[in-house]
Amino acid sequence: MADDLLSQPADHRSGHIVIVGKPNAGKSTLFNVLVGERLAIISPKPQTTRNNILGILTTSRSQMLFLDTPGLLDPRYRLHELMHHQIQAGLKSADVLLGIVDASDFKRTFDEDTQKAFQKSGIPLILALNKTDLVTPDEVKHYKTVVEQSLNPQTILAVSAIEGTQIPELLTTLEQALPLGPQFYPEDMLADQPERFFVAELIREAIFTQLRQEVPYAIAVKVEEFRENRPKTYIFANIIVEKNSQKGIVIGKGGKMLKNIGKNARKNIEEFLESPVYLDLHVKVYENWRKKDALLQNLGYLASKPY
Ligand SMILES: Nc1nc2c(ncn2[C@@H]2O[C@H](COP(=O)(O)OP(=O)(O)OP(=O)(O)O)[C@@H](O)[C@H]2O)c(=O)[nH]1
Ligand SMILES: [Mg+2]
Repeated sequence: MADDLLSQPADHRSGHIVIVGKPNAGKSTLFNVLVGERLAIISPKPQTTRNNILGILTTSRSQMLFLDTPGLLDPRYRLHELMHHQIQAGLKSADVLLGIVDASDFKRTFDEDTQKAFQKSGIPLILALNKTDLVTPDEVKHYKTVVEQSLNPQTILAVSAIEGTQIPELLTTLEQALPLGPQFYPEDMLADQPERFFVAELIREAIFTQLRQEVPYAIAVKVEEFRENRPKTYIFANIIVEKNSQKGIVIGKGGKMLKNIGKNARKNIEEFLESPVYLDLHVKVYENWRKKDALLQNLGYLASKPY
């Protein structure tokens, strides 16, 4: 570590960049692209992300600590309140706020509440107008003007997380906005959550992708056992639902749905762990877990640290 510090140039920068925006604006997709690793799960459904996720990007010039957060929403459940607390906690240590607006859904993702959240506590604001691949250049120009006139951010960039448009420019802008200082974390560290967390998230992603309507929102995943056996890592995970009827949906006819969820999740987990995996999935009912603090804590949604 001492050697690392000595080798860092005097103009080395480091700090926290907190990504904030409405559900489905593309925060997690952009976070993964900026960090250069698939750490956050993504789905076409809003409210996919429930926890803050730290991703560390270390170069010879800087250490950028990106924080993906849940989408801004009006809390309807205790779970939503906790998601909201995560955003607030993340903002407390932010050096830069990276606001994300969806150009293909501008009105919803740049409403009054979002603007207020972006202006919060005077944190320097850099704004990414995302999904520009879905709109015309004229629309991009118009939305940029609207943002400039209403918020006057430090910088506004029109990007596409999916196509990689303006990502190098965004990285340079963010790096320059960070304070001078040494690294916070060792240079080979990418994240601070344990592997179990990412495994549970990848199972949740498979559920978000495969189950329709409201069921994914009533689901949590808990990894109960994680053993790095040879030749396969053994993982036992419970899929938690709120009611018996949901249990039936997750299992599906003759167990077909659960089998499919397992197949898709296993593929992504194997890629993430770079190891073959035996995934043992079970379904369990925790009645109304989204409203009960004890269960929310048990599932990792309460008292999880922002960084
Ligand atoms: N066309 C296009 N789609 C995008 C882009 N960025 C994200 N998406 C899609 O938008 C959807 C939502 O992306 P997420 O990254 O999960 O959005 P999020 O803001 O993290 O959503 P929450 O976690 O629910 O708040 C997914 O289907 C992505 O593939 C983009 O630049 N262009
Ligand atoms: Mg997300």
